[in-house]
Amino acid sequence: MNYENLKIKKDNGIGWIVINRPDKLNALNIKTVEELKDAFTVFQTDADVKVVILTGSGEKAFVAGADIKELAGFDEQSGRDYVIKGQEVTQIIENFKKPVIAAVNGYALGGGTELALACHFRFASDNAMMGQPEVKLGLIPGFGGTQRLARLVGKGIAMELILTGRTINAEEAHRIGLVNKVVTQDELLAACEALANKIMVNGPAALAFSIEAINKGLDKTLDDGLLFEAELFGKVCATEDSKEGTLAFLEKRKANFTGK
Ligand code: CO8
Repeated sequence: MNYENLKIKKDNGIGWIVINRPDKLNALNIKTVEELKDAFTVFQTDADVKVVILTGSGEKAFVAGADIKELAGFDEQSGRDYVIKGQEVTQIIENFKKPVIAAVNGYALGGGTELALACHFRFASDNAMMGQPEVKLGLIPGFGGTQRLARLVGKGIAMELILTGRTINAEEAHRIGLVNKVVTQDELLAACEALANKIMVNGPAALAFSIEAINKGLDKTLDDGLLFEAELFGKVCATEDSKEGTLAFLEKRKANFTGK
């Protein structure tokens, strides 16, 4: 896989996707959005990849937003088309069947916060700055920020952050639940790797069904969500991994999951 704006690596079950435009603080231009779609699509079916870690190149930025140079030229049709392309990538990430961890290593603004919001976990370095500053550009979030931020941190805080365009530091992002954990920049990738290793020993189908149940359940009533959980529980019981996992417990040994 050769990309212009991404660096890709596979290492011990982890698929690394590094957005690599450090001179532009890893801003998402159309090419990068297209490459992200391709990289996630490839990793989805790559059996060597159990967990994905998404981060930005350099020590300054995760992603400083959509590429403002490109945004400046959009009209109603091209703006809508661009946002739909970006939203498609965030949907692929959110519904990814393997856990996706965002290693937020600096500025994550606008589309950067939105990209991180689509991931299943966000670990941030203590120099991270996050926010939705689009209104300052006369724009609104377009890669899912108006929808996912409110779902994650609540409507009141999302309204405040989006309408002021205020940028928040890692400590505040942690306090409001926008990030799961804050560590020093030096510790960030190792902390994400440790999380990935803790997750990847579990049954792959169980992970995929858990992601689906949480994602889809949040948009349902409690009754419908519980029914959906029961359906997925039935499906996971039909996998070989569920037999192996329960048997391994009873035989007091480590489970050997095959993903079947
Ligand atoms: N787009 C394009 N280039 C960028 C971006 C960006 N978002 N952010 C930084 N850069 C570039 C700068 O232009 C500069 O390039 P050059 O050296 O060629 O002039 C280089 O990166 C370094 O940036 P700075 O010199 O500005 O670095 P500072 O350390 O002084 O400042 C900041 C860092 C505070 C992060 C500053 O760069 C900044 O404010 N960036 C813009 C942040 C922003 O507003 N992001 C939101 C963009 S809008 C968005 O994401 C909408 C998503 C949905 C889109 C729907 C659209 C239709």
